[in-house]
Amino acid sequence: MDKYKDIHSSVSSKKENVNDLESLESFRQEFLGKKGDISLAMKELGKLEPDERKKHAEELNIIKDSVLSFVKVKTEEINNEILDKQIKTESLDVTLPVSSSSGTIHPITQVIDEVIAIFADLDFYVAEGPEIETDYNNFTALNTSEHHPARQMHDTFYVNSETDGMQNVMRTHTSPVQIRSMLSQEPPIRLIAPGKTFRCDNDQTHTPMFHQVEGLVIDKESNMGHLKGCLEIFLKSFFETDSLNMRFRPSHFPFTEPSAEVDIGYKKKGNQLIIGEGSDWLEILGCGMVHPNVLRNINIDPDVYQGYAFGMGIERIAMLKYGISDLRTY
Ligand code: 2U9
Repeated sequence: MDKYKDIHSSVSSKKENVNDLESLESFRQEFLGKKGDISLAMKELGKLEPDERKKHAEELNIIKDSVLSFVKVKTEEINNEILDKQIKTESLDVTLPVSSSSGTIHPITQVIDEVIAIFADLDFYVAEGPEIETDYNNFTALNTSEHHPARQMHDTFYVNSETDGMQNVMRTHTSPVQIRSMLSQEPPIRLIAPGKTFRCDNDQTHTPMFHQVEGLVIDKESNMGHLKGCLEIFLKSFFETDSLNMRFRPSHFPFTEPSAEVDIGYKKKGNQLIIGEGSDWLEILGCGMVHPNVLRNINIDPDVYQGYAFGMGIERIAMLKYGISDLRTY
């Protein structure tokens, strides 16, 4: 290695000065760069006789390999040091309290709370139930027999399990909560059931999970007049207006008879919807008198008891009240 003694000792001494990625790159360039000592010596090999060339090439390659392996080991060492330092200085303490300016109540939660507060003033209590329900509670008990078209219309998510021999589904509405309540409690009943519901639907205006609030009143005298009065008080209070035009359009649901869809009057002002004014109509909810078959299914005598029910989509009323065009951004 006599011929390359200078290069060899220069490599050994300059290794000592390498302490970061920048000085490591300078070191590499100094020996292996285009004009580096080793690269230039390699070029010179061509001028030598074959025997000499072989001998010197072997010597030079030993030095070159030692430079390459140093660069490799040192790169890893420096990168590990950088990472260690980052882990120590950039660590996140997840136990720290959040800053008070971040975090707000989600509009859906806010609207559910508002709806509960309004109905609480009208003497309704909140009932809850499981999101995975039996096919019986979700459909059959609600006068929706096995081949009823509403089963297809609801685009049900079927769950790969059974309860007491009954197929399980993700509930397609909160109505099974009312079935459970009626089975566990004697009338009079006056409840609302807010919660998550699921349908196999996903496009610009539908999501597979959405929220509903349904209401149910069962006693001996409630009629369509009471239903209308109750909904009018609720809608005026929710949309914070004293003047609200409402219209009831005949409709059909398997669990109510007669059934109606309710529209409210509105007008457009620029991009804004003004609810309570104007001559255009917006569909807002569905309702009706509980079908006698539903009462029979849960052993309530329809000749003694009757009642009304209603249901609405929380996302829809939240978007209308707060002018939200896409809830997915929240
Ligand atoms: C029982 C008896 C009757 C609940 C009702 C509606 C009408 C209705 C839809 C509104 C928009 C659901 O979110 S939506 O797609 N709901 O129109 N729901 S009556 O009737 C019941 C419920 C339970 C025992």
